[in-house]
Amino acid sequence: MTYSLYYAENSAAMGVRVLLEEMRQPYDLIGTSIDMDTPRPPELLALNPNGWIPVLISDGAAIYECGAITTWLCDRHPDAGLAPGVDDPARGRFLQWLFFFSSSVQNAYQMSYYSDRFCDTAADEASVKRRSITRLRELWRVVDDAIGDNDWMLGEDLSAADIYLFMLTTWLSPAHEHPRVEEFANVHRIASTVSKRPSVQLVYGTDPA
Ligand SMILES: N[C@@H](CCC(=O)N[C@@H](CS)C(=O)NCC(=O)O)C(=O)O
Repeated sequence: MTYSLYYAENSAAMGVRVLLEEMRQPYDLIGTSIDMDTPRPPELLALNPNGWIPVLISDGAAIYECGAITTWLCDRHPDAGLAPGVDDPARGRFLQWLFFFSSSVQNAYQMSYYSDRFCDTAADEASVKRRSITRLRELWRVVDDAIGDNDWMLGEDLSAADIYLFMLTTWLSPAHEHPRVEEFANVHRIASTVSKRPSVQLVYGTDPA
């Protein structure tokens, strides 16, 4: 079976592509854009009315939301060892981080990159942007403290949560006055280690961490 993934560079679809590489699953990429000035193709909007990617086509059915796609793929390909199984005590924390990343951290990035969607008037955009920077700093601090001295998000074992973390760090941008990843030593440590994996090198091309 071949997966299809709606895809653009610098988008959240890159993390899903890394997972597919790690799982050694065949996939096709369907190119699209996350540029605010480029209309989303109607076929994408029919699958995800939000116009966001990633959207994964699996067995002919479309799934959107990074957390859902990650869980779906990890459950279907347990041999890749990227998630604790349903009876594993670490499963709860795995899901916790996926949901936290998707609902809180990604939302703060949305506030930063798409500030106009979070206010009524252009005059308020700068305030939203400033708040997003504070929010990103607060959220990454929570993640950094939770990692502590652990090797990985879940402790001793790499999981898809670490790949998700890596992807999120690549969006920290000096141009947007975001905090630098180095401000969060534990996050930086995990992101740097993940960045050296062959799957990440292939998808990201270089060593961005
Ligand atoms: N909650 C969604 C967010 C996805 C998301 O923000 N995707 C961005 C790319 S990183 C996107 O498609 N942006 C285009 C847009 O918002 O118009 C998820 O977890 O998949």
